[in-house]
Amino acid sequence: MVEKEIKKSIDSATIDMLEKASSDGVSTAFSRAAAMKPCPIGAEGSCCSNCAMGPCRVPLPRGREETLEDKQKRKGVCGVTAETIAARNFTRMIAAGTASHSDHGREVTKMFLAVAKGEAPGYEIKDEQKLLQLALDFGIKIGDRSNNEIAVDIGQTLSDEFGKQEGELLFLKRAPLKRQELWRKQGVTPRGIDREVVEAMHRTHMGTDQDYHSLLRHGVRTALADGWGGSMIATELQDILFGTPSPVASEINLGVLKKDEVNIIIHGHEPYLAEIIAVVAQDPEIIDYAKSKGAKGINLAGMCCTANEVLMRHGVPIAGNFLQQELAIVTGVLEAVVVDVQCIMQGLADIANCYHTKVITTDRRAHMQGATHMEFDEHKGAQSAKAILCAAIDNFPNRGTNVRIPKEKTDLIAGFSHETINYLLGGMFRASYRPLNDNIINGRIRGVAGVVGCNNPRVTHDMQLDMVKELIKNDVLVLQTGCMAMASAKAGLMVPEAAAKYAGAGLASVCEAVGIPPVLHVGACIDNSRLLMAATAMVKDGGLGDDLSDLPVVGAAPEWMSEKALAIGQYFVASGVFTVFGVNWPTIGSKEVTKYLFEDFEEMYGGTWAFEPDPIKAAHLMIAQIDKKRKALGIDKTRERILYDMEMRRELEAV
Ligand code: BF8
Repeated sequence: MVEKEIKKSIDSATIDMLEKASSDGVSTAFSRAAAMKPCPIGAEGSCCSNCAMGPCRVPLPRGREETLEDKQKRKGVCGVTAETIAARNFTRMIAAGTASHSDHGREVTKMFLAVAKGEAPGYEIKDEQKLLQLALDFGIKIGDRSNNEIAVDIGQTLSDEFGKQEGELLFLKRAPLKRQELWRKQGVTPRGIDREVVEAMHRTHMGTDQDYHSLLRHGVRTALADGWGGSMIATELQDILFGTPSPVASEINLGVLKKDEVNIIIHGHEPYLAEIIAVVAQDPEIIDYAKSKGAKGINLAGMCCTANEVLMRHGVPIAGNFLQQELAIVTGVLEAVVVDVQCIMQGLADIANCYHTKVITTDRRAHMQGATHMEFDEHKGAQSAKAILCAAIDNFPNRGTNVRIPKEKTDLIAGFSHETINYLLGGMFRASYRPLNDNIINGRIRGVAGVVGCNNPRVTHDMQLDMVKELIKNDVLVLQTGCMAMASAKAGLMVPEAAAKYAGAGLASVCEAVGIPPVLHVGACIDNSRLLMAATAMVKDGGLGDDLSDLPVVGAAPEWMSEKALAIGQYFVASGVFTVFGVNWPTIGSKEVTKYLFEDFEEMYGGTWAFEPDPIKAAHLMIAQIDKKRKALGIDKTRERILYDMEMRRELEAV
């Protein structure tokens, strides 16, 4: 059977650079994905490589239903069942995702303590209000103490969350009481962040936990330690250190690169270095140095989640999302790609060899063969930033003539933190989610969807756009993070004018009244914790039930690829949110495990997983779920009335 070739991307800048890569004879993630089909047994979660008696492969029979006999035969050398294998793999992926977000959280905490103790010159506490709020939440004395003294206590309290052995994570108290009780009843309340990750690795070791129910229960506990632990700590402390985001205008796509300037991309996830690079790049001395090398200036742009961080706080433009990282080098105008941690393709080093680009690794935990390592030292932040900028500038004269910058770049507004949404809706002096709740209750807004996650070359790049457009057309307000936020921004959905063009009449009327886009950029992937806070604020404001699972709120990761996405999805589900993933589903090799996640979890957590690779069909699963919640809340009738309102119909016809 000839497999249908998938369209590579819906983004014309990406297509343009793929054509250039092909004529330049360089390989990219797209061409490598086409050349190497995914292993079907691994993809369905039916391969166990957790000991040296294997790897054991226990695939589902192909082309026919599994029989009882098949099921009995589907065992590894130790007798492990296909169910245990699928659940173990799934839990390990969650543990890796949680570890990544949480190690980021730990690093921020270390940085925060260094700043508070005056050991990190160049950084300071920017959001005093948030600092004091956290002190109040934790019962830390404020009195006449300085911000730095208070910050030392907050930093220490949060640092202890990682190694805590007993008790409950502190931020869990932010969740609605009913949710906290449910977690206790299900035995999934996380104790310490590191403890849950270590226990996940232990349970999934050969011969430990061999019941998929308890393995997956621990997967839930581990994921909650991410969303309400490591990720939330990272978001909160970054906000205090670098400022809580507020709306900021910028541009996105490869067209932000400039022909006559030194182009530097900051890429990865942890923003400490990028924060200071954004400042030092404006130093007249550095700009003069760039001019001395023949450039007109320095052009800083971001990639992946480090991009989201510096976009939200400095308006630094974004060059692209995950699958565009190699393509930025293919333009031939990139002097340096400066990387920290996570989602950095090793292919960058190879591709940089074909052009003049320098790949500069900066984090002690993330080295790459073929790259230049210039380690960031937070105690000498400005010096680190200056040295890296100078290395990029020195590379400008090496630029060749094989250059092409795609013309595409799009305006966007970013910076919709949970606090900003609060202010925008309710005003500075009566900040509240009340207007959002009211508009959900009266049916103008049908519900809220968090559409998050990655790109994946196994599906069409940025195809999630169909999902997002379908949702807003049906009056669902969309909140986005990570690479999905970038896909919508590139397509022009993150400007206020998009409401009239793409949103249903109800959603458009609210967006126009408040002056917001119908699709809100909420931040980086760790900022999915902001979505938890926004949903909690909706519950606390009243009228939409008394638990997160009562809300007409749904989640999706239509192009996911990373283990972090799976951890996020699992903490959404365990927080009561229906969450649909695209691409593939990693437990499909076990019907029992998949049923447990897709059906039984609904009973247990009030939220469940789903898998649907078609973005439009997935959008309708989400809308159906929203309507189900509206019905349970008794607000389905208000929406029906809205639908038959004549004025609304006229508005719809005018669009
Ligand atoms: O953390 S969305 S590809 S960049 S994993 Fe990575 Fe996925 Fe992008 Fe940000 Ni999140």
